[in-house]
Amino acid sequence: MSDFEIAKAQFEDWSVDVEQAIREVSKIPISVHCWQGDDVAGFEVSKGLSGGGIQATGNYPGRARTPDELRSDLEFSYSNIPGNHRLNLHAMYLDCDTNPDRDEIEFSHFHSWADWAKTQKIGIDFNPTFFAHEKADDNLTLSHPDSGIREFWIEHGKRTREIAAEFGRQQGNPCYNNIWVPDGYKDNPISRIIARKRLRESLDTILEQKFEQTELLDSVESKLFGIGVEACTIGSHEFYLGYALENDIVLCIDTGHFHPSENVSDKLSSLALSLNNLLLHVSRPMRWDSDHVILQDDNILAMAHELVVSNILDKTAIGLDFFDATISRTAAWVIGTRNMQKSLLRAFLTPLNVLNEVEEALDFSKRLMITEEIKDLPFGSIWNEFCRRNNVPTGQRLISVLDQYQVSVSDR
Ligand code: RNT
Ligand code: ZN
Repeated sequence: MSDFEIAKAQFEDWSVDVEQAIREVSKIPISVHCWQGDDVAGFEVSKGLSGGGIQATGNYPGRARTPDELRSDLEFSYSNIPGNHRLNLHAMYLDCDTNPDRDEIEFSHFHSWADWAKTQKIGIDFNPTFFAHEKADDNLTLSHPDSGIREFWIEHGKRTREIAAEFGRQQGNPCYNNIWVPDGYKDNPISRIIARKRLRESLDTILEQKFEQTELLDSVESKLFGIGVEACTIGSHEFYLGYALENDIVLCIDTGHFHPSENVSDKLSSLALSLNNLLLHVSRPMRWDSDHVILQDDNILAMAHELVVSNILDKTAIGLDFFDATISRTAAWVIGTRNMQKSLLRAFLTPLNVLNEVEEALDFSKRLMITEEIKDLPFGSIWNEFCRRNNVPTGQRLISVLDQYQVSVSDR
């Protein structure tokens, strides 16, 4: 018997259907964020402006400097991740020679991405870029007191929806267009509601045009605080939860955007009861929204468990959001995405029927015995088989493949 067959038999002893678990995890696309590939720099001519309270630290060799380099790095990374996935593209990653400003972008500037996505058989998700721009230097965009600045960003937002809808039409499935703005104040504002009213009005204007939900799904992402906006974030969780409910749009939950002691996975079942759609930015905050590569840690395992147990995967799109510039960027993508998948596979391999039964019977001792015993089941052999069936390496072979690629890009 192979390792896999032995492992499978052990899971079956707990009434877990291993083949079903593998099938389930194969069906889940992860939206891989383009910005891990170049430290959130983008391809505009006046790039290099940071801002918005987000920060990539490190200077590891091999950063993608052009769309072509980013695409080859992505191709390499996808080839080491089992299954079919998506690309989450930011507007600052346009591919053209004309250097349009943010309020001038159109689909033609992203044509190469759409063509490439077709050859790779992947779907694209999109994001307006409301940071790293001189008109965002005050850390105020859609809520700026100056109507001219607001209009500039409103136009950007509208254009990204059109671009996203075109991606959606071409790929035959909805493109999520996720709005995150850095807006906030470093020190205590007198009025929070004035800025929040302005943000709301700007969003209303951006969202005026109607698109088919089969092409475009609008989402909004809240935040707790950012560097430089410690006192007040205009787009807080309460702001966007209310806004998403009121407008029947998607809420994006970034796991780094809550207080460090909050249990983000606990929010999902509650949100799913009232919202039709959720988008996740799975990240790993360390002391703050530091965007470390996600590990198979308790938070991610709990997140995957919630998605599976609450049966909300069909209304939840999973995207990643981390950027570490101190390690190989392609390794970061591969490790992080595989960790998301591993956590989902672990969740599908949980004997839920048995656990639900003992929980409903209030037999908490047995529940604890089972959850602890099943931690010792040979998960690795199931994961390896999943990778083998998808033709992607594991273990030391994976490490050498990642190393070799990093060497090939390190003189960039
Ligand atoms: C910032 C948000 C946002 C960005 C990306 C680049 O705190 O998480 O999602 O990370 O849009
Ligand atoms: Zn995010």
